[in-house]
Amino acid sequence: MDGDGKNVSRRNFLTTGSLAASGAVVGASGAEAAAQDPEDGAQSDYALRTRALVSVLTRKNLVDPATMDAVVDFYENRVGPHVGARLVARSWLDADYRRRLLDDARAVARAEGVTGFQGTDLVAVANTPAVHNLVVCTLCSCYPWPLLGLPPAWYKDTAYRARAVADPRGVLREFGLELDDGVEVRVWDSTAEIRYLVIPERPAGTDGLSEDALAARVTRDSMVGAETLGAA
Ligand SMILES: [Co+2]
Repeated sequence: MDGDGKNVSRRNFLTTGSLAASGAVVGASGAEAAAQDPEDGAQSDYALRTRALVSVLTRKNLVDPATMDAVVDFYENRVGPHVGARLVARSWLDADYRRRLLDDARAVARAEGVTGFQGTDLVAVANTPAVHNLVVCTLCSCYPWPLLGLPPAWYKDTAYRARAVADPRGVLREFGLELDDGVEVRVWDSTAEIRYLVIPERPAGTDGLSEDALAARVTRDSMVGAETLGAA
């Protein structure tokens, strides 16, 4: 999926944007320097407008660039699919844990030290041979950030948001996942109040693997329902 590439450029953009803000604080032309960065692809209106906004907010002391960098770093490095993958792997190994995860995922996540859901609920849905779950936010891009980190670009795309509901099998086919007609597809629409985590089926050939080794097999897209996990 080329969403990864888009996501990288978005991260670069965020990083560059906050670096530009740091430059503004010391009176250097950080924004100008960043705008010349050929990697940035940023000659877009949005990028330039965002830089201008960051510079103004920083000069007026309304935004602390160090704080902004810390927030970006948190979602780039500390939070990511590895957090959700740990829950999924454990659910494969421990039937009681799995039952609790399906019963109240938010409570389980909280017990694991996963924070940041604030007021939103978290619901885990499990894929089985008979049921495939797919998550979307038709309204905007609600996503379980504390478990999966930054959403991929395709998740925010208007085409995905519309078609995941109207033609989920067609969308999954374009992701490379051909489901048998007998498999029921359930589409979950995320909102400001509720986020979803898909528990993918444990791949074949993974008997005896440790929790860490299993977690390493769990992909971000599988936890959104956009792919299944192939045999080892
Ligand atoms: Co949304």
